[in-house]
Amino acid sequence: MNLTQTLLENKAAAGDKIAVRYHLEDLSYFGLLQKTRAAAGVLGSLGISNGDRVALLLPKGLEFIELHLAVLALGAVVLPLNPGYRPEEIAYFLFDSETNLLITDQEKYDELKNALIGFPDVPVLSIDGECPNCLSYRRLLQQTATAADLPYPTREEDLALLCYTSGTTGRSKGAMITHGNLIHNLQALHQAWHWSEKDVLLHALPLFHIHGLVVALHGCLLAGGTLILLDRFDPQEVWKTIERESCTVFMGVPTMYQRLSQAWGGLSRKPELKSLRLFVSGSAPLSEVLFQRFREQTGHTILERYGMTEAGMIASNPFDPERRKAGSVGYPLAGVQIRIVDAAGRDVRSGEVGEVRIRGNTLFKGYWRQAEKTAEAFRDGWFKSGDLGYRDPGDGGRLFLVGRAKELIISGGLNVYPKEVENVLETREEVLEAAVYGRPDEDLGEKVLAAVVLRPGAVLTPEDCLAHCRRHLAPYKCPKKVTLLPALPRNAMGKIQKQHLPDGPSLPAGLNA
Ligand code: MLC
Repeated sequence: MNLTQTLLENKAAAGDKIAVRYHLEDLSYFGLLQKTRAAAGVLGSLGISNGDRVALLLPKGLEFIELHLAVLALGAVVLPLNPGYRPEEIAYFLFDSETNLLITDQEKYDELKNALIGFPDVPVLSIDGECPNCLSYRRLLQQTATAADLPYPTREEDLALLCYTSGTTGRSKGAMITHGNLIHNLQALHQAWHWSEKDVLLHALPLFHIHGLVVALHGCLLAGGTLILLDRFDPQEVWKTIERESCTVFMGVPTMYQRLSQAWGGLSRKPELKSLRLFVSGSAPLSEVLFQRFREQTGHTILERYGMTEAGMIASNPFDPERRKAGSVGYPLAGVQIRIVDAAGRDVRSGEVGEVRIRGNTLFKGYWRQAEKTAEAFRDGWFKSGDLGYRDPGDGGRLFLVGRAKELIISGGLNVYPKEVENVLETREEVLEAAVYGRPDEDLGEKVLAAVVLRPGAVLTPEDCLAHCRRHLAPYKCPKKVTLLPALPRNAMGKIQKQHLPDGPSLPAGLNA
């Protein structure tokens, strides 16, 4: 069982069917298989084989796709990295995973190289440049024979992806996702969303997260459809492209739908959407207001689904638009089982709120070399999602999510764990303590804010705190605002009451800086 084989092999025979359209360049399924073979030839010549970790720190584009598929075809493991991560974040991922090869571009490598000093050497393959410390992908492509046969040396339980997710304790953990996980989940989605080779997916998501990589890219390739790849999300561009390319499917996070809805209002001529059969939203809760407004504006009912890196796609609203419900994530997908449990881990009564626990063939294998964290994440074989929800017994057990058991901010579809940001703020010696928290935001869903208490006599401005965060954290994790406080609000047990921090519903008198 190998993901690349499942995605490509039987389609290449279809010859010139377009797999990917990027910057008006068309790549057929046959062409994509050829490029994947050529990339596998290069990687093979560098000694990459079964079980090796290969980090992809790349901009969106065809090279990302061919190298990703080639790594998987060789039985090696892809470590997708957000190019927005700061060098020290990337250095941590590379050394924690013992990456065997880093594939990046010259600009990123130049940014990163100082952070790699002092660590064991990681070979670097650059897709666009030549430098004394990097291998050149382009030169190697010219010098190396294309892999005649892709080896596909994997079994169902072998790792395909190592996806780093932040943790409640601050340090990121690598979620180990297998070929079996991905293939089973894709087959379930294929059925649930009626994918077919007639589909044309407009792809405006990043490729370094499972939403854009697995659900969108792999989903479309499995169907034998065509991907229209945009470098980045721009609402005007999305509306224009849907019409121009007769797209049938669009996937996005709620922030994208918020911006699409806003842009719609300003369009003097509304785009023709008759080709579009499915708008899917995921990675963060979609508000009921946005669900309704989007339907009134466009006539389309967004299909909301529920997923997470560790468990893949868990639940989806039904395909029938009449049965999609605002505020609900629908029903478990094929191969997934869910339970709702109380704090003691016992099943709650139907309709009651509890933590969502998940089991099934899409569940990851655990956290890379973190047996203890893996054990904590499971109970009796069920994964503790950390999400709170209930199932409506009057509607066939439809799942509603109502909150989170663990501290997590979802900003624009990206997870931010407060602890990680607090740890960074507290590395400043002027800072006595910091509290990082989320507040509702119309555009991002939730925004990250921070309150900081300085040591007696210390001088530091909110701008200094922000600049410090920007040096050490990816931009999306950085607080949108920092407030200096004389003390953090605490309850009688000494626990910080984040609901009382600034921009919350009620701030106790005297706490504002
Ligand atoms: C960008 N910015 C953000 C942000 N994205 N701030 C907070 N949260 C975010 N998510 C900030 C930048 O730091 C910058 O700030 C400014 O916004 C403009 O940057 P940009 O790069 O131009 O941003 P933009 O293109 O507007 O990006 C917004 C976005 C993007 C919504 C398109 O965040 C995005 O693609 N989100 C999707 C993430 C995703 O794929 N999630 C799936 C995870 S998988 P400044 O101050 O520097 O100007 C998962 C599982 C599942 O969750 O079920 O799917």
